[in-house]
Amino acid sequence: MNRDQALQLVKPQLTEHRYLHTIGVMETAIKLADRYGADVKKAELAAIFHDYAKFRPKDEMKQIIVEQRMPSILLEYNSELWHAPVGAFLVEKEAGITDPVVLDAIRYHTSGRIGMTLLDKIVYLADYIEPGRHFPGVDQVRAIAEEDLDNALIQSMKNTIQFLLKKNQPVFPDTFNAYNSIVKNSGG
Ligand code: DGI
Ligand code: FE
Ligand code: FE
Repeated sequence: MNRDQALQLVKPQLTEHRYLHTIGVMETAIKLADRYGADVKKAELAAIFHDYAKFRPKDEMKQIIVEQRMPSILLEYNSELWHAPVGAFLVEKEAGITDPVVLDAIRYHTSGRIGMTLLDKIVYLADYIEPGRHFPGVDQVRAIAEEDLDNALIQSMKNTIQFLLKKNQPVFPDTFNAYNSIVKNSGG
């Protein structure tokens, strides 16, 4: 599937704002893939589809999580987490994407996971630093991303966890596990 075909499938699923975010993630993921030696076409495809399920009704997402036997712990946490695994499922079913590496990058783009692949990391980070993002600390992560992928990821995960703690929100286990895993495995 080429870029225009993918974008045509995604556009009707999203608001204008979220579509522009998706274009930003796509452009950023391509740059990161180029910089860090990932498959540029896979990065492009995963980025285009990463928020495919963002606007599905909660009830529909919940039903998919149950019927597809996804980890039921998801239902105990913020429903904002659901669009990632549900998106991976729907992108396979409705858009015919079958590459497991691409589907995993979509599945883990919100939480991260233990042992993230290069593509997982690129989509997670591109989602965080795309040019349309304007939150505290994002410029620092953008600067680190020019130099070191893992350090940029660690900083973005720290920011996300701190943000959740400040709001007294629970932190999903994969989010903590992703942070621990990458801190333990990166050289710095
Ligand atoms: O879909 P996007 O807005 O582009 O970004 P995203 O997929 O990273 O989703 C961000 C949302 O997910 C944001 O509202 C915070 C929430 N989130 C991310 N990790 C966790 C989380 N919420 C909880 N409760 N726990 C987490 O670990
Ligand atoms: Fe998302
Ligand atoms: Fe996103």
